[in-house]
Amino acid sequence: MDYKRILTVQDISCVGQCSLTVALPIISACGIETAILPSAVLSNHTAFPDFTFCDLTGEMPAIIKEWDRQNITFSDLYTGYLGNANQVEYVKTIMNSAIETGGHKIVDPAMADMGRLYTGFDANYVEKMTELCAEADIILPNVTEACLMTDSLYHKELDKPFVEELLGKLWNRCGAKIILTGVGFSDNTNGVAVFDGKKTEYYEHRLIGGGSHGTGDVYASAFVGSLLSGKSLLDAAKIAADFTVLCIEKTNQHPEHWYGVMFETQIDRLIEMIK
Ligand code: PXL
Repeated sequence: MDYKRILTVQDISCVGQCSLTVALPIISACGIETAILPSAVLSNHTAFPDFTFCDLTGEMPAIIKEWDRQNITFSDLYTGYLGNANQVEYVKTIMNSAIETGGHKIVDPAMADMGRLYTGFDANYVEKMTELCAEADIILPNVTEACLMTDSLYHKELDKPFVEELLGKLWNRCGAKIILTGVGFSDNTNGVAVFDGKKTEYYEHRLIGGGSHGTGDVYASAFVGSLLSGKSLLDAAKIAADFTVLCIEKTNQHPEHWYGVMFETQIDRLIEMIK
């Protein structure tokens, strides 16, 4: 294939600005054909007081078989929120059968934030997601997810020795390059730590208050779009951080908009940064 066609595996939350309703517009706007494999369909994401949940695990083997039959392959893979731990095996199958040699295998272990697992996930899910991260070449955990995957005690206040120990443990378990999000060292900063297997680089920016639902998905999608547009690991991590800040600023103009990040009007800014 002389062009990129990424496959992204995540849920469809019909309402809530997360997962596929974020990844599809953002990555497509970066000029990259984006194919999807929905892991589940929810009425809205799980941070709402209630939700419907249709697990699509049962469809996965037939879809994978059909792609195989028609020789449908993908240049790269980006996975996020999965419907349940059993889907990890199907994603591993896809990694081996449908992703072209040399393509990126990017895993966002979207399962927790602010020190807590999302509703519906348990220790088995953490274990399976950690196994999936070991098959990836780039992972994008937040600090909570990194702590869960390495049996480390979650810390809200961070310092470099703690972050670098966490990165070292994650590298030992997964052997993937790491974009660790939510790394700020003062009350008014946030940022990312980028570990390429040898060195750690930091990118800090001002912390914007407000809700955090869906920021991980906006960040990961902008990162993927930038990386596949040819940016380096560090530059893609920085662009995604700057874009996410713009989106949160926009969202904060609407205090009643608590459930997601208003990224739509900022996409042109992302494209400018990538150019
Ligand atoms: O953005 C993370 C996410 C994705 N998908 C679903 C969620 C969440 C976070 O709560 O509930 C269904």
